[in-house]
Amino acid sequence: MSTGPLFDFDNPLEGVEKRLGQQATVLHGFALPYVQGVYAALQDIIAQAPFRTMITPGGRSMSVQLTNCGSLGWTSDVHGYRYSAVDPETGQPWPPLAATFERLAHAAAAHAGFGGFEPDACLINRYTPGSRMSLHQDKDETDFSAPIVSVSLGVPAVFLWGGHTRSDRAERVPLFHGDVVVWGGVDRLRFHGVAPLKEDVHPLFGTERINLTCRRAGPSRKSPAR
Ligand code: MD3
Ligand code: FE
Repeated sequence: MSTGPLFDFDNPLEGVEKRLGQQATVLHGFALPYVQGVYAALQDIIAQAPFRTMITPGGRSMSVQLTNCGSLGWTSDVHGYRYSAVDPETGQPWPPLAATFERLAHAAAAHAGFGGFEPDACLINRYTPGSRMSLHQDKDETDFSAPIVSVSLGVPAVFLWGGHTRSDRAERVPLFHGDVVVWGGVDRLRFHGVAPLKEDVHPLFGTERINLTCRRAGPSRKSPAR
């Protein structure tokens, strides 16, 4: 006999909040009440804008597949990294930012001390066993005053939390299904990455890990028009 919502799977650290830096926090399990809505929205998005493998400016294939929703979407090709209003595969706008993503990101940001967060972009990453993301900074956004909210779903991963230079030693932080990370302010430009995904099976996501990162990629509403 089930005692909870169908899509709330166990999260070993549910309710724990871990401070990573002065303005970076992991909210373990924060997304669990949103999972059913997020999952449904995700199916709609990937029907319109399927996951695809992108090429880095260095000419390598990323091991993580990605897609986007929102008025801007992150893309990579041999010419570089950029945000685009259209899906380069179709020339069509990205699917709209799902209302559940927006509500979850707004609530998590507020909980972590960033009131008034209004994302305009959500990058959606899909990891399969062995997929990894090497240390990098998120710096393709127009201004860095807004935080970024990350939502982890499916198979757990080890997140690499670095410093302000690539060579700073990175802390290993486990992220489970339903975990949310919020980072901004002085921690906005920290180096970070994800260790190679282990073989594992999640009841809803199978062998995959999905990560949503909700961002303000274009100008902030508060920034002066000029
Ligand atoms: C950055 N994604 O898409 S998000 C990315 O799990 C990206 O797919 C990773 O990095 C992923 O650009 C990680 C989680 C995260 C957490 C804390 C951070 C990124 C962070 C702290 C500072 C900077
Ligand atoms: Fe990143």
